[in-house]
Amino acid sequence: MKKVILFLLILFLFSFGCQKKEDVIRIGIAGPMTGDQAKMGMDFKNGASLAVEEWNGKGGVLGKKIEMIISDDQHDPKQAVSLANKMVNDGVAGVVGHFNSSCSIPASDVYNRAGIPMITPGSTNPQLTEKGHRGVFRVCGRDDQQGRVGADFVINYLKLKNVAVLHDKTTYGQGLADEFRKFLRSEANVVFYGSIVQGDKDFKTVLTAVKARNPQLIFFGGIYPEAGLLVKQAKEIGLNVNFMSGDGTIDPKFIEIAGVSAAEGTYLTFSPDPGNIPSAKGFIEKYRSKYGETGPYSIYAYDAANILLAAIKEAGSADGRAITEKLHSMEFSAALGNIRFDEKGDVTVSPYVVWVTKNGKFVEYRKP
Ligand code: ABU
Repeated sequence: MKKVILFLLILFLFSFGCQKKEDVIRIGIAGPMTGDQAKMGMDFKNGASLAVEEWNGKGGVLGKKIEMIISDDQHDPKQAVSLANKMVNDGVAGVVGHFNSSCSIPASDVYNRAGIPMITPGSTNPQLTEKGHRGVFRVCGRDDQQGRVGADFVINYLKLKNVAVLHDKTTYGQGLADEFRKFLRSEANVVFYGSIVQGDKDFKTVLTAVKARNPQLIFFGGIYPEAGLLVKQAKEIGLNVNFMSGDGTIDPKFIEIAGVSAAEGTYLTFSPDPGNIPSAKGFIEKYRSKYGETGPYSIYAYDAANILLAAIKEAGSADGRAITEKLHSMEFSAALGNIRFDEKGDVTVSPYVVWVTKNGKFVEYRKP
């Protein structure tokens, strides 16, 4: 008798578990939620959470509540792949993530095999959408676009001739540095090309070698923790030259690490200020009242989540392949403006501009 009761209890719990699984639509939110790049991961989490709360406030999607599976990849590619497999097993309908191209690219193979779409808010390495995975999308631009904008600015506006190029050996950092170098063409000389190791804290040896080559500007492909230290330590060794980096550096943490004075005048490539986009106003107000100041990629995560949920709604199903086709065919009215994806999964419009740090803030660069 006891065995029968136990069997019935297990059966009940099992069927309750299955039932519960079908009662919600799950989406994955992936990025570095802890560690030195956690600021970007938390911006993703907060931006996507705001979108999900809005949808759930209106009843969810397909008549079901939306549940987020927050996955902390710690910007480690192995961890990203392991979490991608876990999210697939947990039955996510799609993923908003990852942040680092070095995580998004291997994780995209997992999602592709499972037929689940991913939309990255911030992975900019071109390879991600060059692999031919039908379900891979990004709402941000690409490093071949921002590398060109950075190089054009150095050549045509700053009119510099001697440049040092550093990167952090990551897919993103080295990729962006190489795009920048490629677009300098023969208009400027790369007097130093080298790398640092992500996570290191003392860059004075490499900066001393850079200084010996007498560059007029250092371009760095990498993320804000190392960029902040590079700028700070360059000043400490008397290397007072222009510094330029990309979208991985444009976070207030960069200025905090470098210090306001050392960070002053740093050039960065990123998309235009959402503060000037009328459709972004509502998002910025809501985000500020709930989480404080927006980060560079908060709005991208918000839009990526909204786009994924709109595609699920339009597909009328949580089937990944049906959602993917909707992502390819729809135009989305997003906080950043109207968004469409091309055949590769890149946004059809992606304008990069140059920003500069001024009095401890980032401002879009305006030619005087
Ligand atoms: N795009 C900024 C850094 C994230 C990445 O692409 O690796």
